[in-house]
Amino acid sequence: MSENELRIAVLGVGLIGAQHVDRITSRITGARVAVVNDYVTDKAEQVAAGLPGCRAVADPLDAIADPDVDAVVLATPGSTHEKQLLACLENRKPVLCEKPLTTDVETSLEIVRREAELGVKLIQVGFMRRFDPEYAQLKALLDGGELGAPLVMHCAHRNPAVPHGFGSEMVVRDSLVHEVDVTRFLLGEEIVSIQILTPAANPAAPEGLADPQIAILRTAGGRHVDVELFVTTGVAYEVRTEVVGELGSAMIGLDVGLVRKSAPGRWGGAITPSFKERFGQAFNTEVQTWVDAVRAGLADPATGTFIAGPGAWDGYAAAAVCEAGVQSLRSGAPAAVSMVARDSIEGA
Ligand code: ISE
Repeated sequence: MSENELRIAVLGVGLIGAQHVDRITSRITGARVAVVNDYVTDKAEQVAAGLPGCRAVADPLDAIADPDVDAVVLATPGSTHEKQLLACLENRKPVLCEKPLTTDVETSLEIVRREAELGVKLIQVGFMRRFDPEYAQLKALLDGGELGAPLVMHCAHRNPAVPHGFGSEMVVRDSLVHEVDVTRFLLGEEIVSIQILTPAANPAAPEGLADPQIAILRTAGGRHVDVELFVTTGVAYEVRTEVVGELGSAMIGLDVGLVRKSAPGRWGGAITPSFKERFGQAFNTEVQTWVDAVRAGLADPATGTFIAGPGAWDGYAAAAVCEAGVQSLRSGAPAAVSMVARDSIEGA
């Protein structure tokens, strides 16, 4: 354990939180898990017992305020984020917050405002696709102008299955939210309207889950993005993005890893079973980049930033688009996205 390792509190050690604990402990450098917390206290204690120098703290707000904690990873349920993010701001603790920033637009905006008032960027939002090598390559291609101006984007977001209780609105708020961020990241503009279409449902989808769904997004510059969301395919974890520009097109997510030919006359490869495998490298890069940024920020607080990736504003923008998406899911009609102007919030 080195002297100036970043001491991180991981709040929430369920699926993604436990992966982050493992990542911080075994896959990245410069940080260690000092504190864990979970509303299932036994689980937190069990995780802490397996990590040298780690304690379980029962109250998430105590974990945030703990003097032995330099920074926080929030992997708790979205409904608890508002309070926990406010505590991070109050205690000036840099935080990597898994999406969503908060569960509604108003509280997300409040978080953006409170951080702007502090004049320091403490909140990074866990939109990990921005750190995926294929998305990074596509972004570089677009920024380099080799496709000309992007005009249209086609996306597919398929999951083999979803957890029990995953409803139609979750498809928008929990799944589509990634394409919302990818659209803003790749095209560099805000989304102004969204429509959700619900074609004939997959008979294998649980009762009441509208699956698949088609989302149609329009950006401020008039660009069109369509997304197929299909979260009960029973097949594998597939995420594909194609950008069509003035001078050509580019596609990522083709799962073209190893291609094997075998008897009798077979040709093929493997598809990732879940987001853990598909975006594992992206998560590692995201957390390493964040740790490096926080350490740099702590070494020189005058820079005013402890993030290196999507911030609170991006979390707010995603919440605003998803809110309009849910409205459209209910009405079937396109819905306008309502957002405040970014320059109305100093420092956002
Ligand atoms: C889940 O929360 C994720 O973030 C996955 O990346 C996404 O594919 C899935 O649909 C969500 O439920």
